[in-house]
Amino acid sequence: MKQGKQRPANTSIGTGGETHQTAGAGIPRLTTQQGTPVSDDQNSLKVGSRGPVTLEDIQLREKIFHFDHERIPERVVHARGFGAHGFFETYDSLADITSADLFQRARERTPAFVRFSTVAGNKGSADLARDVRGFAVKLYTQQGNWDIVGNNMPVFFIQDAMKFPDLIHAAKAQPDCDFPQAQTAHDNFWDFISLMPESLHTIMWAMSDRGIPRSFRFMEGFGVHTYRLVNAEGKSTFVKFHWKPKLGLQSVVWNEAVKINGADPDFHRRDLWNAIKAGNYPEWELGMQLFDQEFADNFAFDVLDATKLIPEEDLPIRRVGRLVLDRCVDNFFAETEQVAFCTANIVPGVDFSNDPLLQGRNFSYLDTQTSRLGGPNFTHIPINAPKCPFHNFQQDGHMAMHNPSGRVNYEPNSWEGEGHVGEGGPRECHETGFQSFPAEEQGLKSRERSETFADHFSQPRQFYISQTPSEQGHIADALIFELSKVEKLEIRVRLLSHLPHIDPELAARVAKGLGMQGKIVPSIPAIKPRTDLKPSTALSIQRNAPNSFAGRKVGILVTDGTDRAVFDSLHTAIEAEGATVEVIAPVIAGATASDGSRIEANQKLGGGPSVLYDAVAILPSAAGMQAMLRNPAAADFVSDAFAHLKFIAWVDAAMPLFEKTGVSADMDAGFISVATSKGATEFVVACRQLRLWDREKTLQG
Ligand code: HDE
Repeated sequence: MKQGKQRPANTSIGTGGETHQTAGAGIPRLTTQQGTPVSDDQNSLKVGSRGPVTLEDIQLREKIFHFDHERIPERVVHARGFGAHGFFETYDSLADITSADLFQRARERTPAFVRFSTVAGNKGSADLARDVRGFAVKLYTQQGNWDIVGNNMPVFFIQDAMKFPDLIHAAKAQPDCDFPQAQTAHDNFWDFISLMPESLHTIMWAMSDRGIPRSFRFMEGFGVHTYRLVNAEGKSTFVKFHWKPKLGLQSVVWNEAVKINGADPDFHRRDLWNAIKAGNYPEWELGMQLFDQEFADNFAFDVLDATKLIPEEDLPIRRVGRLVLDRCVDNFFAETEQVAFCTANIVPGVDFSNDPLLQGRNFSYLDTQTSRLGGPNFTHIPINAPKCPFHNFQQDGHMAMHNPSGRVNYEPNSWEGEGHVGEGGPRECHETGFQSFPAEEQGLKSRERSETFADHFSQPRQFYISQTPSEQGHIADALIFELSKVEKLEIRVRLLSHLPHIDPELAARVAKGLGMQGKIVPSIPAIKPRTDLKPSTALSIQRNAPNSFAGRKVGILVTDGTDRAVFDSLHTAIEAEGATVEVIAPVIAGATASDGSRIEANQKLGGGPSVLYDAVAILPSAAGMQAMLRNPAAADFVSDAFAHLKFIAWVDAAMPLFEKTGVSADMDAGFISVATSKGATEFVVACRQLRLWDREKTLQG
């Protein structure tokens, strides 16, 4: 039989005449999974160049077989996520409070991996869904892995793990039609919520701006449950964990979120990736609210109830260390997808409370990894393996990578020797091993909800009255938006019936927004809501603005003829503040500035709408403006920036666009002329407010 024609190295393989590289000095050989070198990765093995493909083509079969199995089940919740590596650094020793190894020595650094996520959407859903965000931290301590699997809200929808599958079923897509995707604005969700008033506190958080964060970097994180810290003497202190972002809090507005989802569904992951790649490492401080049994006994609510928080004003937060994310993953699947968090991963010096939600989670996370990662050996995957020595007699199973060596795989045994490779294998350590806190427990075995969990309205009310009027307006608008998507009238009515217990004005406003005035018949609360809880400033984003524009991004719109000096002074002022710039031009090839120099573009007009930026600058030339006026994307750029309360830097040539858009540069303090370098500084200083909240009043007429 005639030998098939072999393709010589470095020849053209496509129709475009591209040069194809082959293995050689410095370029590794392509091999099969078995290590056999591959000579041709372009063509399957055929009988003649136009004949049938042979079953003997082991290379093709291996490649396709492996591809067929690339997907693993996505997480049943928190499917869409994004992770990064970093470290945690302890400020001072906390030995008086906990024996946890990572807190013993000041300035001790512990490697960390963090995965942020949305909850309801599938793996491919958009980043700006209104949703709770996951904030899961894995700390690779010298005494084992400790996972703080938290959220960006300090409370949860339900009080008992028994209701979790129901909550998630109701929130995710309907089982018959498989939509809506990554939305809570639908009947099933609000049906469940309206029947479960315990969820209303978290609903208030989710409907607030916390549900649409601007960046993972600008979010708080919370451990939610009460945990225990235990010191070397065995003394227990209760603790609630907080992560405080160094760059401060920031969210987007709803109309912006909706548009970001179209313009860049990867907005949050791209933001984190770019910040870390640019060396702008995001940082959070770990805060602890520490309290004893006496505080717990006197606190207005049960500290085991995950629908309640402890206001910072009642119990200050002690900042004990910092978390820095300084390395992107090398491979998304290997690290972010395969990372397996588990609330049960704790270390000596940390322990659980009896929060029934936490107790349920301790079962769930271990269990879910088995179906997601395919067996009991997911701890052997590098991202999940401890970075301290670990030895035990667990063996075999799918994909076992660290089977114990030697003859002994049981304990007790009478074989001599020490350590993993010693004949006797590892031994327990009574002194330093994990010991559960010997809490005294008693009670009748029963399925009942503690009466101390019965107040469902006082803290939602406290949250609401702690917000600025603008933030309260956002909560009302979000409720109106979501409930307007609910088709069944009874569900809307039922949900409305709870709102007067949170705030009568909120109830009236939402009813009006739905056109359902006079339809509210207040529900009957299990116990009378309290109205004496004081507002907590810490619960508002706007009241805790960072007064800095660092870490934010400005979109500068340029055309041919843009004044180079104006562009440069603005660029310099923005970067001096620690913010970044993206240039938007009519074409991606960029623009030729007034002095003939090139201005490189990051986005083409239309591909980089203003929703992607924290503030914008409109710096066209007069001629460039004339051409741009014909492009509807230019008008959208301005009108959205205005509607989303952004600061807008401008030069005179921008006027015709303002006119076309129906705005004018003297409308409010958000328009800042940057024709002079003084203007550039003024603009950046103004941007420290992040948004011109006052403009909302103009917009609302
Ligand atoms: Fe989760 N949750 N959860 N959860 N959760 C999961 O574990 C579960 C809860 C949280 O980036 C799952 O590995 C139950 C509260 C985060 O990989 C699963 C209950 C909080 C992540 C699971 C809760 C969270 C998860 C799905 C009620 C905030 C993503 C995939 C008893 C304190 C972790 C997985 C990551 C993931 C169960 C409630 C946070 C099924 C049963 C409360 C951040 O095990």
